[in-house]
Amino acid sequence: MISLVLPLRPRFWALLFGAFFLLGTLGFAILWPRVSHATFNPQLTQQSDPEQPAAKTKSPDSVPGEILVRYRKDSAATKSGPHSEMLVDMSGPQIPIQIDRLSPGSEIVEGLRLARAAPEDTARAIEALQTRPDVLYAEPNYIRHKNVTPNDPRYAEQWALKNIGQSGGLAGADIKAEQAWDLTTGSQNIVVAVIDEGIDVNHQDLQPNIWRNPGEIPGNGVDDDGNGYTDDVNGWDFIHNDNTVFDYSLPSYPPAPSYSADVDDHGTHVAGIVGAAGNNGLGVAGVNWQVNLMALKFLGPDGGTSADLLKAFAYAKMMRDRWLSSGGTQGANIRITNNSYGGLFTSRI
Ligand SMILES: [Ca+2]
Ligand SMILES: [Ca+2]
Ligand SMILES: [Ca+2]
Ligand SMILES: [Ca+2]
Repeated sequence: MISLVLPLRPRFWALLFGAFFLLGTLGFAILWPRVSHATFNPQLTQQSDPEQPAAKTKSPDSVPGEILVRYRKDSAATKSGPHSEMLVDMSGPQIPIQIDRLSPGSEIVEGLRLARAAPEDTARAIEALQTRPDVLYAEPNYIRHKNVTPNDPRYAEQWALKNIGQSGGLAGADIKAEQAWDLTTGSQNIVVAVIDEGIDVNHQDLQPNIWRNPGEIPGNGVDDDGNGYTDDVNGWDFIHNDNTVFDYSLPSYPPAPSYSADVDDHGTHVAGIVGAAGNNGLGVAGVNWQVNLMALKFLGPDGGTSADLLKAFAYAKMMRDRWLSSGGTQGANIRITNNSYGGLFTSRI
């Protein structure tokens, strides 16, 4: 599991947000289709989803030639920059690898590096790395997939923010959203980093709650806040390593079956659960009516890798650290990260 080094109680937030996600998803699935939007109508969330990972039995579960290796603290490898090595393998020829840091700034997992080898050498390289005394572990760069969301309309009727047994479910078995809203409807001082697909930052019911980097001048090709990312106005796209966090550009939705590029509907859907603008006379209400949604895109149509996921966490930590060290004038007050993805593998990360 990833350890995000924030001054939070991770288990508490994970449980809290897991509950919000599961129950919020259902309420959102009911309400969201009422939204209309000129360029993006996420009614897809109730249609059959050709991107369901279960249907992809042939896709690889890791990136050939890429290895995540964690070196012991203070080992020589952690003190050197990008470099090449020859791994000794007693069962065959030596294996050339290239070692790189994952992302700029502080490390999200101490001593973790991305090693590249020839695709056919991946398994041998992992075995060789695991035998070294300066290595804690080495594993493939696994590919994670978005969690399946309900697409059955009648399933959506069983749960809501307020369950009155409308579908035979247990009345009151909901997240007590209305009672919570009596206490608070959220705050734009809180940033939630949505680590997922991208978010439609111009969606009419999300736009008021999209995070904007206060230190970044949009579109000038300059990294104004010096955080290593140019024009990162709403977050970052770690798949394509660019600043466009919503990459679905077709005029209608859903796309044709032949369309195979990014849709970013899952990320947009998740963002709506967390923080679709509430009480604005439009669409749906998120669990938070007011919040700041940061888009950290690492998932595409074929999922996302451990390495890109870690880059997203590193970005979140870096922006949180900046917020703390600047007294709230730079970075972002990230208090929660939303993580709605998974994979059928065992990872140390
Ligand atoms: Ca920047
Ligand atoms: Ca800029
Ligand atoms: Ca992009
Ligand atoms: Ca709304």
